[in-house]
This record gives sequence, structure tokens and C-alpha cells, in this order.
Amino acid sequence: MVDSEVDYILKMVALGDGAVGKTSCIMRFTENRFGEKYKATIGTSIAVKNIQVEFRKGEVSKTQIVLWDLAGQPSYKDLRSRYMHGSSMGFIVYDVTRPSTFMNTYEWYRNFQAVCPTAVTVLVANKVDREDRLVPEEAGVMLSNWLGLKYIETSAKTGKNVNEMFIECSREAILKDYT
Ligand code: G3D
Ligand code: MG
Repeated sequence: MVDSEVDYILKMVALGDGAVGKTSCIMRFTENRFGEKYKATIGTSIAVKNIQVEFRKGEVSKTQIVLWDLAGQPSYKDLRSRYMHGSSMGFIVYDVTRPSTFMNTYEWYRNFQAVCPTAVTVLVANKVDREDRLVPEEAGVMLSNWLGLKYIETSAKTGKNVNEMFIECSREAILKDYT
């Protein structure tokens, strides 16, 4: 699909602490794969996926999602505003087996909000396939309600809700632009 055949191009940034599953969610969505090691280069990598989004009943848009991902253990200061700038969407990921990654989501949210106040933002509770879960669903629901974010539970490993997360955010971003 070349650009001229696309109705929308939406930039989306991956946010959240290291090893929560940002890259894994992107890989699941763009390539439907999980677990392959790929080189943890320093800096930003970009993945692209073209999808059809039914943003209203019977109304479909050809949409290109451009996914920005930070490699390594990103810190808030790293490239922050340049990385986030111009995003229509952001997904903030935490690992349900590591409460500290949940606690840090608020900081990621604040930083993103400062750069992209109108972007569609989703709080993503990842690794829900694991038996050793420590952050309960209620905590994620509560925080997302407070902050006015969407909330979704995912597993990049099984694929649970991963496509849904990206598609639903795109749908909302298109609707926002449309109205
Ligand atoms: P990041 O991009 O946020 O830094 P990664 O995180 O996508 O690199 O994932 C970090 C580790 O968590 C990887 O394991 C990856 O396989 C694992 N992981 C990611 N998502 C899930 C998930 O949904 N379920 C489970 N069980 N594991 C997940 P390694 O062993 O490569 O460090
Ligand atoms: Mg990564």
C-alpha cells in the first residue's frame, strides 16, 4: 500500500519502563510473532502497519499506523519530547508482575500529556498470561479512570487483545479527527 492509497497516517508512541513488553506488543501486532530476540540497538526504531479501520458502522478507512519504539531501558529524559512530538496516539505499558512499572505509568502519562495533550492514550496491562501476576485489574481500571485513559489487558505472548488495542486506538483517533 503506497501513501496515496492511505486515508490516514497515525503516529503512535510506545511508552513505559524497560522490559514491560512494548516491543513485543508491536511485534505481535505488525508481524504476529513473539519471542524472537532482535538486537537491542540504542535509539528509536519505527515499525509500520497498514490496517482497515471501521471507524463508524459501514465506514472504513485505510490507515497506516507508524509505531515509534525506544530501545533499551528508556528513561523519561531520553529524547522525550522529540520522540513523542506529533503523536496522535500513545500506549503506556506496564508489566502486571512488576508493581514498580505500574507505579511509573503516571510519570509516563504526565510526560506524554505535556507534549501531546490531545492524543488518544491507552494504559496497557501486559503479560496477563503469567501466573505470578501482582497488579490486579482493579488498580489499572482505577488509575485509567482517574486519568481519563482507555484501559486494556494484553498478552503479547498469547496475542490477547493486542490487535484490539491498536485498532481501537486508531478508531478513536480517526473519529476525533473526523468530527
Ligand atoms: P520492552 O520493549 O518494553 O523493553 P520487551 O519489552 O518487548 O523487550 O519484552 C521484555 C521481556 O518480556 C521479553 O522477555 C519478552 O519476551 C517478555 N514479554 C513481553 N510481553 C510478554 C507477555 O505478554 N507475556 C510474557 N509472559 N512475557 C512477555 P526476555 O526473556 O526476552 O527478556
Ligand atoms: Mg523494547
